[in-house]
Parts: sequence; structure tokens; C-alpha cells
Amino acid sequence: LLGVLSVPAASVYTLTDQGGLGSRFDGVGGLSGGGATSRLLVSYPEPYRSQVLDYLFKPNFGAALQILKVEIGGDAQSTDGSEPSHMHSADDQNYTRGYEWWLMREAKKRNPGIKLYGLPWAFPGWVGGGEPYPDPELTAEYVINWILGAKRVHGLTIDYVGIWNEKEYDVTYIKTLRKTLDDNDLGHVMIVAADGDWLRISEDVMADPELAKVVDTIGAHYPGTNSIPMARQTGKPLWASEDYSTFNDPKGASCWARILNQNYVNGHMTSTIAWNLVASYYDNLPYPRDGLMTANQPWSGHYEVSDPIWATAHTTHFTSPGWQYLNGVGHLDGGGSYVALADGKGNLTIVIEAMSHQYSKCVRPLLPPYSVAPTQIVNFRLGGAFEKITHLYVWFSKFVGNSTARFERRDPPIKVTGGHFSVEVKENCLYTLTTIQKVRNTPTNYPDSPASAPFPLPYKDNFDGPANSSEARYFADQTGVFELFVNDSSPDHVGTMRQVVTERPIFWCKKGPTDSPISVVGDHNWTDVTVSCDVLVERQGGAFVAARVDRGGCVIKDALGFFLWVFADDTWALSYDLALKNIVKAGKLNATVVGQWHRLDLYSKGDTVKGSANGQVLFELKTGPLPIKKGFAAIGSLDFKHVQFDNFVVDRTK
Ligand code: 147
Repeated sequence: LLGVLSVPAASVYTLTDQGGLGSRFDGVGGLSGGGATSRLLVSYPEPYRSQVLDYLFKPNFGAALQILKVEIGGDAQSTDGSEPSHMHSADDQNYTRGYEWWLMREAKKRNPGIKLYGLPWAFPGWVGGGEPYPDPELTAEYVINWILGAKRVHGLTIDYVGIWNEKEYDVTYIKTLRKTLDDNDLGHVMIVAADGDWLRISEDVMADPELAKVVDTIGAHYPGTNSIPMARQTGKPLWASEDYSTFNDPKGASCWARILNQNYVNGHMTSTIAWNLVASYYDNLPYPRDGLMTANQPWSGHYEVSDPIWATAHTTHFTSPGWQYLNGVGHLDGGGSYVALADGKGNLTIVIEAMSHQYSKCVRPLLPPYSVAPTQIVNFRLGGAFEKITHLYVWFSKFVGNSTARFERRDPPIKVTGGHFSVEVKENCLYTLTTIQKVRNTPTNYPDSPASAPFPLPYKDNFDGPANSSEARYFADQTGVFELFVNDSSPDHVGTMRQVVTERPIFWCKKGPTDSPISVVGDHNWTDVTVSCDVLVERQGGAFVAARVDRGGCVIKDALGFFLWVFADDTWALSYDLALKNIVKAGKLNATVVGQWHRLDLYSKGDTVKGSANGQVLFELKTGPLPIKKGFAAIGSLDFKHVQFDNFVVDRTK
């Protein structure tokens, strides 16, 4: 068999510390945000919420992540929703909004050694003018407030900070950020630049010694396991500071295993961070289930420990940031790759993957063709300090095809004699060979989570939950920010949900903004539902309730659905779109809109739509054939103005 495949039988791969070890290993990470990817996790009931967190962060358990990267919320859409800023306006500061603080605390609770990394996608409008660089000091202060708030309010030490996700950077801003960090006793916070491509930042670092001084790490996204020579020449650690973004099935796990190894082997990257940490966003939002695992049913408690969790474990259970790669790691003659890492105290961990092209493609970039032998015998020689090793424990996974396995120990350990051993490496398999002994020989698992279930109807929320500056349970903001709020001036509506972004943010989405804040909830398969809500237009603008909202994410501005609006000029409208390009019916409301609560009911059944305000029918019509078949319920506002909501109900249309 070996002959047929023409694998040179004589190849011996030497692993030694003679001549020194290689680069520092900086860790495997997961990314929460960019954006709102953890939205539904925080709403999970216990014990399931803690179980998911254990699978992500607990050492020696599941993914056991070594880096947690989070979005610094910027009040605007950043892929699967918008995350709140700690400063909605220049004179506002609040370090309890959203769920990233909570997530960082939970991660640190489980692994005090986990590294934290913050990066903005969007910024509140006041920070700049369309982009965040007109006043570098202001932007640096804004970012540093987030780092200081993390410490002051949550006791969290931020280790790394980035610039502006996948957007232009500004050299003056990067230098100003360093200076402002230092001026605030944040000398330990390292700058990763620029969370985009390799080329420009490498050129700039090479050309500008002052910039070189302040950039600690060069981070590039979706590098396809490659960096460029100039990036290497900077002498900086190179990271795949965002990677993966692939559906978390067995092929996704094989993609992840391949890039975890080959980002170092081919591109000399010493950290790889998965977008995203956990798929805790509704399934029809962009990039469904592109997290290391899935937890997007807080109403049922159902979650899925997907295979990328176990691919991660192959590295993270047997290494720590600060270990070093050995020199001389690389490709296997029969296809696949091996890396080796050492702690400098005699421990050695070797990770071998032989993922096939067919079963390990990632979402991007294109994977050039290559082949992997069905089986190859790989001979290793351990030199230097490793010559003393007598046996290596073996952990094994195969995510695709037949006889799959998920992070199983294979006994007995490999015997090493005189520094020599051989392993049989099979296509699509992942192996860890390590001196590190673990207590258990199978993954530590919780019992299966509860069965999957559709979003329950009827669903009501009176928004009387604590005013905690976060969205109400299950609501997923797509534009603007909706926060539970105490309205002292309306005795019948004390607990409400309020849209609080009052200025157009510095957007991240490329396709251009919508100025209509919207928060979606429920099930994107809903058809015949009735959505009711009390709305209050505080001063200007308008408010809506909606059904069959067909999308979210950066394409939210093109959302179709049934939208029932009231406006500050005391009119109402039914539109088939968020953008109000397709207004089907409109009229005058016999009431003042501004400053008064109005109850809106929107019925839909088949091609019938009916709307009423304060119990009075405004319209009932047959839509005729339309593309608007199903979607979320939603509430929202005409523009970036304060609008409140209360007594939300969605139910099957009777
Ligand atoms: C990244 C973003 O940084 C993430 O927030 C998330 O949107 C992720 C989803 O895959 O993608 O942005 C990219 C979007 C498109 C490309 C690269 C990165 N692309 O087409 O090359």
C-alpha cells in the first residue's frame, strides 16, 4: 500500500530543542462579537448556561480556550446584530451593558490565565465623523475607557487591544493609543494591528520605527494559513486574529484542525482565533452556526457541543500560552502537517493532522488542491532534551467519514525507544502525542442538553425586568440599541424597553446603513402570527411593530415583512419593508402620537394583514402574492430617536 502511494518510507521527522526552541505559542482563541454572536447564550437557564461556558473555557474540559476576544460594542450592526457601546454619548459611561463583560468574567472564573482581547467593529457617532480618526485622542480615550472600566467594574485585566476591525487604520491613532495606554498605567496592554490584511501594516511597521515600537503583534484575518515574507521581517508575532467562520459540522471541525496546525507551519502564526466562539444567534442570521459550538435555544436549554470544540482540545489541553513551538515542524510527505510544542521543562506535545482537501475546506479563502495519503507511516526522532522521553499519550479524533472519534485517548501510549517512534497517520484524522498525562481518557461530558424545541408561543414580555441596560430576553438588536428602562413618568408603563441610540453610529457594515433601529425576536419560520405592543414616541420620529421580518445582519436595511408604523405627525402606515419604500396603506391617526402610549396590533394570516391602533381597526387587506412568507417578530423606530415599548405579545393568529 505504501509503495502504491509512493510515500517515501525512509522519511524521519526530527524534533529537537538543540539549537533552541522556536516561536512563543500565544494560544488558541474564540471571538465573541463582531457582532452579537453570544446574544442568546446569556439568556440560557441554568444549569445549561454554565455547562456551555464550561465547554468553552474550563481547562482540560472542552475547548479550554486560551484567548477570549470580544467586540467593544459600538451601537451598530456588526454581522449578527448590534452590541451596545459603553459610551452612547460623550458624557455617558456605563460598563454593565450587554453580555461581553459577563462573558469575560465567566471565562476568567474558569481559567484565570485566559487572555482577553478587545476590538471595535463600530463606534458611536460622536467618536468621529463616519470614521473614528478625526480626533485620535478622543478615540483613544474612548477605547481606553473600556479597558479601564473592565478593571474598575469587573476586575478584568485586558491583555490585547485592536484598532478597527477590517477597516482602515491610522498610524497617528495607533501611536496615540499607545501613548494614552501608557499615560493610564496600561503599559501591559499590547496592541494588535490591524485585524485586516498582512501587507499594509507590515509595510508601515517596516518603514516607521516608531510604529514598529508600538505594534506588539500583527494580526491578519482569514490568512488561508499563509503570511507574507514582509510580515515575518517585522519580527513581530503574527496571528490569525480572526479565522474559521465555517459551519460547525465535522467538515468545519476538520477545517479548524487543519488551520490550527498550518497557520504555524505555513504562515508562522502563533495564535489562531475562531470567529466565532459560540453560535448563540438565531439560525437565519448571517453565517449560521459558524461558532465552535451552538447554543441558540435559550427557551429550551438545548445546545450542541459541536466537533470544533474537540478539535480545539487537541491543542489546548496539552499546551499553554508561553509554550514554544519547536523548529523544524512542517508537512508530512503523505500530506497533512505536524507541529510540536514544548514547555521548556521537558514536556512535549505533538499535533498531527491529515485533513483531506475535500473534507476540510473553510469558508475562505479558496483552498488550493492537495492530496493526502489514506495511510502513512510517520517516523519521528526526538533529540536533545526530548531524547529521554519513554512514552507518549495518544489522543485521537476523526470527524468525517466512517468510524468517527471525538478526542479519545488511544491506549496503550506510544513507546519511544532511543528517541525513535512511528505512528500510522490516516486521512482525515487528528492526533495529539504528548507527555502530558490526563486523569480521564474520554471527554468529560455533561448529560445531553434538553431536546430542541421551537420558540414557544404565545410569547409575552412586559419589560418589567430589571433596568439592566441590556435588551430584553430573546430580543436581538439589528440596528440601534434597545435597553430595559425604568420610565418614572408613565405610571402604567414603568418598565419598558427603550431604543437609546440617538445619533447615527460609525457603521461597520459595508453595504451602507439603515437609520431605522430594529430588534427582532422569535422564530424566522413564523407565518401566521399576531404581534402587539404598546409604543411611545418620546419626541420625534416614529415607532413600529412588525411580523415576518425576513432577515437580519448587515442586510437588515433590505428587510421585508409587514411593518405597522405610527409617526410623530399623527399618521400611521403599513409598509412591506423596513426602508419604507413600499408603503401599502397610510392614514391619519385620530390621536396625538408624540408623548402618548399607543397599542399597535398587527395580524397576519395567509395573505391577510390587519392592523389596529388602540383597538380601532386601521386596515384589513389581502396582499396578493408576495415574497413575504415568514420571519421574525420585531419592534423598532423610524430613526435614531428615543422610542419606548411595553407589553409585547406575539401569538399564533386566531
Ligand atoms: C469577518 C468579520 O470580521 C466578522 O465580524 C464576521 O462578519 C465574519 C463572518 O465570516 O467575517 O469579515 C469578513 C467578511 C468577509 C471577508 C473577510 C472577512 N471576505 O469576504 O473575505
